[in-house]
Parts: sequence; structure tokens; C-alpha cells
Amino acid sequence: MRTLPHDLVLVIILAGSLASCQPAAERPQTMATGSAEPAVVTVEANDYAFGVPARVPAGVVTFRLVNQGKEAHHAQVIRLQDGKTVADFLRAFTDTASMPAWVRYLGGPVGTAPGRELLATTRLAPGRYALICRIRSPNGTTHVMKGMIREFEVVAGRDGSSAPLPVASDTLTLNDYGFVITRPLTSGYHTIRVENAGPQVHEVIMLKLVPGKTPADFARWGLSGRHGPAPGVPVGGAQFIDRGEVGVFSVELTAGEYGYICFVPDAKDGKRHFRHGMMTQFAVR
Ligand SMILES: [Cu+2]
Repeated sequence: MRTLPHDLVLVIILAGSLASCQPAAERPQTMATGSAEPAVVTVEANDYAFGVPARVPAGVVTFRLVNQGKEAHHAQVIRLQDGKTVADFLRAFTDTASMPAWVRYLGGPVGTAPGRELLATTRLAPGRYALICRIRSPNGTTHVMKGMIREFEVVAGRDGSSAPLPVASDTLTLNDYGFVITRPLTSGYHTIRVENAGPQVHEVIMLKLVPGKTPADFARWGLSGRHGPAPGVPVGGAQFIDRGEVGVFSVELTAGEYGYICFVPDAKDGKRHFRHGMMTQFAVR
């Protein structure tokens, strides 16, 4: 276990990747009373634990997932409502059915390969939260059951981020059961706003596909223990996100084949949403 500071995570100005890639004219101006950029919370993922600050400021927060493990990990942000705890979550957890309504889903960085990092931005109200990883190890056990669940508290107050959500270049809407993008994606830098129009919980994993492979190949590979070379690499997206919630991620696209996929188990029949059609392949030129 790593020792982590229990102090409130500092608001770090995104001097690098996100802000600099956005034209200054499009960046919202903010009053001097708050930070103009989202707070950045660095999450360290190992096999099988998360390092995350114990307290995170309320408001718009960018989770930066740094994978220091040997397996892929994601960082699903959940809010534990009705006084529930991580112990309650673990008792209720099932990988193949929907969870009780006291689990609220708020996105988070999608599956990140070892040695890589991915970012995802979300908006958090004060309360009790946790990060979980639902990825399966080769033996079939989900990482959350191996210890990849970590509680944190979202606190209001003067350190809270007053930043707006990053200005998006594109909006991707999730619904039962599909993905709708405002315009076809092109090569270059995009900041994509993810909205869940529901009614069910959804996610979007944006894949860059290996030539000749499909999102269905990725689904098979992912659910059967990730043996052999990956048919695609997640380049961005938003983990499970409830209806009405918004996530934002940024991605640099190069020409090639991409896909969107949703692995959320259906509320009615337990089948993962890609089996209901929530899986799309598209070309970027
Ligand atoms: Cu879905």
C-alpha cells in the first residue's frame, strides 16, 4: 500500500495538455474568485490498488489515471448515497447486473494500458465517493474484488473548484442503445462532451482499432481475460455515467478506424449494452 497525503488535493493549473490545446479565445474567462481550470486529481493504479487523495474539492474535477501496474485499469467514479459505504458496495457488487440505485455513476478515465495515462473530467457534488476498477484479470476475477476500490470524500469550501466544464468541440450523446456525435470526427485534437440521455446507465470507450479488427473483437478479448494482443486501444471516453450526468475527455485523433463501445450490463436482461447494439465503428480521416 502506498502512503498518500491526506490533505486536500491542491488545485493544479493544467498548464499542459488540456488547456494549451484549446484556443485561448474559446477558453472561458473566470472571475478572480476561483480557479479557471478544473482541479486535477492524480490517481495511481497498481495491481490491485488505487492511490487517490482522501479528500477532493467539489466542482469540476479532472481525474488523471496513471497506470503503474502490469494490467490495464480504469477509474470508475461512483457516489455512495444513502449513507452506504464501500463495504456495502462490495456486498452488492455484481459484474453482470445493474447495481442498487444508491450507487450513482459519474464517469472517470477508461481502461488505461500499463505505463500510460488517460484523463476524464466530471462534476462532483460534496459527498462520499469511491473509485473502482471493474476490469477482469486473466483468471476472470474483477479488479474491484482484488482490492481496487478506494473511498474518498468530496468536500465543499474555499478550496472547491469553481471552474466550468471544459469547452467542448464535439458532443457525444449516449442513449438506449447507441451513440450520437454532433458531427463526424476528424483528425486532430478534440474535447468531447459526453452526455447520457438514458434512461439507463451507459459508458463510452473510444477505441483506436488495430487494422482489420472490430469493436466486437475488442469486446470478446476484453471479456475473455485479455489474452494475446489487444484488438484496439482505448484512447478516451467516460466510464459508467448516469442519466443527466456529463463527462468531458480530450483526445488527439489520427487517421484510422475507431470504435465506441458500452459494456454496461442491461437493467432488464443483464446483457451488456454492446449486445443491444451499443457498439459502433467509424473512420477518422
Ligand atoms: Cu450502455
